[in-house]
Amino acid sequence: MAYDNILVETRGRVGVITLNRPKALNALNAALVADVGHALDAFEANDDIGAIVVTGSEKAFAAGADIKEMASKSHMDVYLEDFITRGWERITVCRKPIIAAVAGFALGGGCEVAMMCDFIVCAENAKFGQPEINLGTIPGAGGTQRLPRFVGKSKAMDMCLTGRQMDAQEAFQCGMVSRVFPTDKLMEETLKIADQIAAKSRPIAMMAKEAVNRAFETTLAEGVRFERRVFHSTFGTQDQKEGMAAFIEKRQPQFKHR
Ligand code: DAK
Repeated sequence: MAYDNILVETRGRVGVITLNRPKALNALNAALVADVGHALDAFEANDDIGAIVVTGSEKAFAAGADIKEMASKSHMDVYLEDFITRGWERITVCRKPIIAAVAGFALGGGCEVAMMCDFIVCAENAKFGQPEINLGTIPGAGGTQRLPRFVGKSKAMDMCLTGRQMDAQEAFQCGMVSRVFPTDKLMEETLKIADQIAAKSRPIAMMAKEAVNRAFETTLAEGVRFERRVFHSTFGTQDQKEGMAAFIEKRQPQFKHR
C-alpha cells in the first residue's frame, strides 16, 4: 500500500518505516501518525517480519508534532477532541521488536516517538530535545515520563526545562541511545542489528521485549516474578528445544517461530 507521509519497505525479515514529510522536517501531523499506525498493523500481521525499524531523513527523524496544525487550537478543542491522542501510542503496543534509527533532529514528539521504540540508535549528526517549553507548552506524548527513564531525573529536567538539544555523543554517554554510527552508515548498521534480531525466534524475541518493558512498569520483585513465569513458558516452545539442541550439536538453530 502507498502512503502519503511515510515510505514502507521490507528488507528480508525487517520492516522499515521511513517518515517522509521532508518539507516540514517530518513534523508529525495526524495523517502521518495514522500512516505509521497502519504500517505497523501490517508488519505485525505479517509472520515473515521479525523486527521493525522506524527512521526519518538524514536531516530529521522528526522535528516534533506539527506546530502549524495545533497552533490555533483552544483548550476546549484539544480537550474535547482528545487532541491527537489516538494513534500516538500505537508504537508502544507493538509486540515485535522495534528500533528507532535517528539522524538529524528528533525533537518534541519526534524524540517521544523514538523513545516509544524498544531502543534508539543514532547517527553522529543526531540531535535530541524536548523544546516544547519554548512554545509555551510541555511534552504531550510521554516526554516527561519516558525521558527520565532513559536518562535519569537530572538530565530529563535539564532537557525539559531548558528545551536545549542533546547531541549524539551526549545521548550515547547518558544511555539515551545504544549505539552511534557515522551518518552515512546509519541505515546499513541499523539493518544489521534488525537482521540479527529478526533471525531469532519471533515469539521468544517478543517475550524478551515484553519482559524488559515490564521493568519500567512494576516493582523489581514483581518484575522478576513476571520474568520467571515467562522464562518457564519458553520451555513450552519448539524454539527453546531447537535452540538448546543446536547448541549441544554445535550447529546453527533453525527456529520455527513456534
Ligand atoms: N511543525 C511544523 N513545521 C515544522 C516543524 C514542526 N514541528 N519543524 C519544522 N517545521 C517546518 C518549518 O516551519 C519550515 O517550514 P517552511 O517555513 O519552510 O514552510 C521547515 O519545516 C524547515 O524548518 P526550518 O526552516 O525551521 O529549518 P531549520 O533547519 O532552520 O531548523 C529546527 C530546524 C528543527 C531547529 C526548527 O525547524 C525547529 O525548531 N522546529 C520546531 C521544533 C519543535 O519545537 N518541536 C516541538 C513541537 S511540539 C501529543 C503528542 C505529541 C506532542 C504533543 C501532544 N499528544 C499525543 C497529546 C508533541 C508536541 C511537539 O512536538
